[in-house]
Amino acid sequence: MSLNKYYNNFHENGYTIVKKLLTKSDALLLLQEIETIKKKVSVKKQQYFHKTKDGKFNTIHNIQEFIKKGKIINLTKNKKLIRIINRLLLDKSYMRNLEFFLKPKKTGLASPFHQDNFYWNIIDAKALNVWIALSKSNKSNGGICYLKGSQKLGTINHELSFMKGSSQKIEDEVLKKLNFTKIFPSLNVGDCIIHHPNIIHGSKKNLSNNDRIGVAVSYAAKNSKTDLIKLTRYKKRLKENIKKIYK
Ligand SMILES: O=C(O)CCC(=O)C(=O)O
Repeated sequence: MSLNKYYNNFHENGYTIVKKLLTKSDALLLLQEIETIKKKVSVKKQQYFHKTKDGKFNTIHNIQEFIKKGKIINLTKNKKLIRIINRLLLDKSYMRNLEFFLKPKKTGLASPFHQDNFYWNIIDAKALNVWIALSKSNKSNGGICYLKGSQKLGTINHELSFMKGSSQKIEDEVLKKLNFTKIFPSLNVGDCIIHHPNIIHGSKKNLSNNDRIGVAVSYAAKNSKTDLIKLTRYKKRLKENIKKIYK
């Protein structure tokens, strides 16, 4: 697909899909590295990971704070990916955050409908999120659902979710009134989806027989600025959410 097509999809629909960013063998090596990272994160504070009821890792957060090199870090610098990202942002970019969504079969937890920029607070939403599939991801294994075009609403209000891994959510009453088409992209191993920080998205529990594994890397435009007052407010709310969940 041409850079223009990626650009138009991203700004019109709120997301664009990049097929075959990675080969299946690249993905396999990344999965092996994730196993090592799981061991490292186990001894860290609660804010870095959440587990399912049966003790499996569901999400791992802020990985860039404790992993500085390796295949996952190299992936965040993938040349093809950076070229597309810089075109979408009309600027150079930097990686701001790295997370894993590991959603194990049968017990993987849901992520409530939210906008990433309610968490990030980047002025004018000059940022994006890349969700790279290391397993198949689709509706049947709780794949992400997007409200197509909802990024055009700008960043709207959220409330505490009291859920693990996505601490803020859009109120059910507000969601009910929205009238956007729901899209469940189907990704193969190695494909990725790049989404706008204001698109409303979420995922259901993974009750299927197949794990749903993704690496989510967020990037901001080099010249972007963060609203520090809103970011501080978010961090307080995140702590409140964690306190409530693990009390
Ligand atoms: O993979 C999921 O279940 C949720 C991912 C998500 O919310 C994100 O990448 O922003």
